[in-house]
Amino acid sequence: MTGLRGADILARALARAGARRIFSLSGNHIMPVYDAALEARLAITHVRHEGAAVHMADAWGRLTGVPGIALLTGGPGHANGVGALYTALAAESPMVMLSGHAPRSELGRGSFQEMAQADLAAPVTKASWTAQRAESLGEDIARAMRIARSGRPGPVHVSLPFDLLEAKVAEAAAVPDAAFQPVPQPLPDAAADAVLAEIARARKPLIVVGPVMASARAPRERLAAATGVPVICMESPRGVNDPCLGAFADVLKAADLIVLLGKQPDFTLRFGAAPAVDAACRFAVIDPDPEALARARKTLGADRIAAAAVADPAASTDALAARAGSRAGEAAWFAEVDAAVRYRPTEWAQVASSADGAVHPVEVGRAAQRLVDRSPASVLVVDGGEFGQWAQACVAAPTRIINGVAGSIGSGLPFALAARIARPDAPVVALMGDGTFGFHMAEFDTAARERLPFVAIVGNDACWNAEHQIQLRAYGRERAHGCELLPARYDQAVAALGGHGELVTRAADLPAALDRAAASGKAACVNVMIERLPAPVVSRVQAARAGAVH
Ligand SMILES: Cc1ncc(C[n+]2csc(CCOP(=O)(O)OP(=O)(O)O)c2C)c(N)n1
Repeated sequence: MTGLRGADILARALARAGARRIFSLSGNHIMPVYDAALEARLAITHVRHEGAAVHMADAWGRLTGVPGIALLTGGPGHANGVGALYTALAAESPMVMLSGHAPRSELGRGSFQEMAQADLAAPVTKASWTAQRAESLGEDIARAMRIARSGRPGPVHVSLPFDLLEAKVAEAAAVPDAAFQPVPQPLPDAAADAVLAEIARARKPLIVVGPVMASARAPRERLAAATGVPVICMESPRGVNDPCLGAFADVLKAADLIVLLGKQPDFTLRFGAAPAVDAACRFAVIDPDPEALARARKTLGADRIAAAAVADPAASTDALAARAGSRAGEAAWFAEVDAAVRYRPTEWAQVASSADGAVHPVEVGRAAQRLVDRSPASVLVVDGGEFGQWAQACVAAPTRIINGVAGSIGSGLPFALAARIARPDAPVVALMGDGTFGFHMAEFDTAARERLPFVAIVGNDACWNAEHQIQLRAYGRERAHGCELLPARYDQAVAALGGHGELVTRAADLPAALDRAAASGKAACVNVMIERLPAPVVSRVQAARAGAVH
């Protein structure tokens, strides 16, 4: 290597920002960065589809707190990655997508893979731009890392014109350490006290947090203990009916104060309107984004907002917990909410699939839970349609990554690989539907190359069942078409790609198959033929009415 190139400045800045690993799919435009990664000691995980690289960077950001880096080539590579940014944006996940880009001197003249890349990524990122100078590529990286982690975290995109990466540069522009760091927005004491005063006045208060707080389990528990107020984390597009929140919808109706801590009163909260939320219920809104706060005011109506502040959810969680001292909340209300969230239909405990029939999703969940419980470090990944809902209702883990509020399926396998790299000693268990599994099945090749063992459990109902169920409900059985799949041997496909495969057609065989998969030391697929059931409805009110769950 002779002299300093733009690509070297970029790679050094990435290393300085704490990015040890890059998730990438190669291409002409970005090969200078691959070359520069050698000196900068950046490891590259080369994937089989750009969308997978973005999902992996997303999972990395969620698990490590350091923005994950996806490096894609220009034009079609960039376009393939953009769709996956949607999931990261909705999950409030800090990550940076770097895309190669046609050289500036050829723009507007039909350059190879020329495209308005920054424009394409803009709606699914917090910020999106094209780098302009080779000397300041370090500043671009610092800015991208800072924005990805500041306020409401999320994805950032930077396009990297090829001529900038190749340009010889005398010296890189100096970038101070602080430029890489998030800009803190603490909750002022007076604002914390105003929210705590509202809590003290309320009889049935709730604190609701969004996806960014999903991994902050201990701070959430501290906040609940200090304030005596139940803290609920919402990160599902099923919103108040998220089956992993049990019968939460039943108690939400009774709340008289909801503290929204970085959580927007969007479709997941039914816009804070009746009947999901009592019309007289008041809100305290803390949000890192002034625009989101203004939107909340409009959605809820200014007269329902008892307190409001611009501040980071994590900092606010700590500030509220510290200033609450140890307030005794309404113990009965706390217990009522806790019981509702823990509630699962009693029939589930008795579910036992017939000896030769397809396996009930509850039994898959039970077996998966045993696998997860073998280590407190286990990472649980859940993705998919109806099976994903069953899995979320039946399986829990201290560390969980789900496809999230985006409601976009397909990220599960990339999430599992990234989790395995981020937490090399943690068992990773991923549950997903058969349709979902197919999106990034080729990443089993990446797992084999990188030696990344994990267990994927496929709930195989030979159907895109979530959509099939919509057809059954809306149009009738005779008009349900186009959503069938084959009962494919995903286990054999995985074995062919260098992984371990197990086919399970009877519930009794599931525990041993999972044992063999976990012990294989390979990326494993346990392909379970399941009953084709609608997603669970976990409501005590509905259960009482119907007398049965399904
Ligand atoms: C990227 C994307 N494409 C399509 C959908 C619509 N969708 C939601 S669930 C689902 C079916 C998923 O099928 P599968 O993974 O087999 O799970 P099942 O519902 O059968 O349990 C589809 C197509 C989506 N949410 N995201």
